[in-house]
Amino acid sequence: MEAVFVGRPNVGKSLLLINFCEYLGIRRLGPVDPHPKERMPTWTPAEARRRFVSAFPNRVLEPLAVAVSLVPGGHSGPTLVLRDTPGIPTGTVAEAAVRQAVAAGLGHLLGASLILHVVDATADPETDPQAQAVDAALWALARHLAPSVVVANKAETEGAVVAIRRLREQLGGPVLPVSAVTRLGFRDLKRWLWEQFQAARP
Ligand SMILES: Nc1nc2c(ncn2[C@@H]2O[C@H](COP(=O)(O)OP(=O)(O)OP(=O)(O)O)[C@@H](O)[C@H]2O)c(=O)[nH]1
Ligand SMILES: [Mg+2]
Repeated sequence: MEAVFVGRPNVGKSLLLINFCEYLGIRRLGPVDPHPKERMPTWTPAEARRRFVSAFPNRVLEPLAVAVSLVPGGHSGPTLVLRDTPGIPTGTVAEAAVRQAVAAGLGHLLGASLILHVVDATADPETDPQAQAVDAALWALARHLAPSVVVANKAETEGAVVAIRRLREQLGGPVLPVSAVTRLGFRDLKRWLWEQFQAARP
């Protein structure tokens, strides 16, 4: 099963995925194929943060995917793949490589068992109606594809409480406030994944 992290650029998908894996006790983040044809690189959480997190949008076009066990205290048992995707931009992107990477990310969204729609709780939707439109469309799609939750990241920042209340009203779906930086809400995120994982497992 795959839980796919989707959202607009710079909302914190990659930092959230890496820090959540670290919270789960994972020491090396790397390929999800247990028997890769060639030797694939793996990274410590600190190395992954340097490689995959950036204040500049769509810097990384081959995002991370990590197999995790949600079983309490265990690295055994059935695993769930947490998969990052490139941010979905507003407007046309000139670089073909970015367009292809975004398209590949949307492919993973279509095949997802669970969807984490990450949004930036600090962004004021009034100032960027295009971004708001992309988020609304993405949420409308996600909720019809697979069990989905809106993850309001950067929730440790000032003003996030008001933004999260507005999101709940607008989207009419579950909203989990989290902070990839302070790890606020990670327990709730783990619980949500565990419950959905249990419910959806064949
Ligand atoms: N204050 C705050 N900043 C955060 C948080 N999460 C991520 N950031 C910052 O937001 C910026 C973007 O983080 P990324 O994880 O690279 O964002 P992304 O959504 O993966 O971006 P793309 O890969 O471009 O789609 C970085 O400067 C992070 O340090 C958070 O919870 N709080
Ligand atoms: Mg990223």
